[in-house]
Amino acid sequence: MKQIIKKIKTAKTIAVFCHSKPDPDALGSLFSLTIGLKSIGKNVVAVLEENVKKKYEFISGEYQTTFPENCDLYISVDVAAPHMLGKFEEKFMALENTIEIDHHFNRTSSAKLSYVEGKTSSCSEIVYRLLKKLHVKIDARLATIVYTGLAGDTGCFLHENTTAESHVIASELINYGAKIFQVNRKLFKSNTKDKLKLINLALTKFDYYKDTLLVTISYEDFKSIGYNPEDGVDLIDFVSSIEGVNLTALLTERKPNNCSISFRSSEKYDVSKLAERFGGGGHAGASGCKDILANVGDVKSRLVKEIKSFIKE
Ligand SMILES: [Mn+2]
Repeated sequence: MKQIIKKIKTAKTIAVFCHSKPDPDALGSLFSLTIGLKSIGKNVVAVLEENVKKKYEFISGEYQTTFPENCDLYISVDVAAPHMLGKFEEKFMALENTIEIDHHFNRTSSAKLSYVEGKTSSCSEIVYRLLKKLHVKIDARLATIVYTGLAGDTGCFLHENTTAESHVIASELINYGAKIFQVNRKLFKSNTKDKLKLINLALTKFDYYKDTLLVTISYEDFKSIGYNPEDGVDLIDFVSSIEGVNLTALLTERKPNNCSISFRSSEKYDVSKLAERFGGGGHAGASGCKDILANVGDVKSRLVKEIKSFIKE
């Protein structure tokens, strides 16, 4: 971390990037770092591929959607592989003055200097410690942004990546005035009418194989309820909460003949191995794969076969 602090201290103009289709941790890391560095006199710009989604606007600071040229330093946060930089990949990769700050365990570097903590629950947590080392004053707004990232990646402190340290930091953030009630309500307690329609549909698409559950939603299914799968399909936590089920797979056809699968498991199975069979990856308890270019029926038959052989192993 010392090297990174040195680079930040000597840079006057800094650009910060996060991964495309940003989640709360990506946005939390991005905006806490940019707002924090601005407060100590740096000329900083946050860079995003697209505008921040409405539901995350509450933690958004200023940002731009074009690549800023001629900065002294370029930093990526929560980016585990070059392709995750999206449309900025090529330009970012071509630069020499790049740093990455990340917490993913399995990753491919995309910067010249890396600071990675594979065991830390969220990237926002790392950024928070970095800001403290840079003597940034943490106010209520900054604390709320960091907390959002922390709560997001730990699933409100429910996932296995939650550590004593994440609780200690959460406690500090609360003391700084983080609005945890509002954040948790926004992240975990708010459902749209569309989501309800989707849950209703998913409930009719269950198949069980021993202690595993498969939920399949085809493109036609999405269309039948007027749901645009491009808006995101965050159903996996809902369908993977069933007692007696040790492995859950959610198969969705987001575009015609383009499928994604999300896996969740209890300690019994390492679903990263299963995801690898479909060209994906992830963690033992949570993994996934996307862009499986085949008809949903074909993918489902293959998936059923793979699940059956996987649970026998
Ligand atoms: Mn993250």
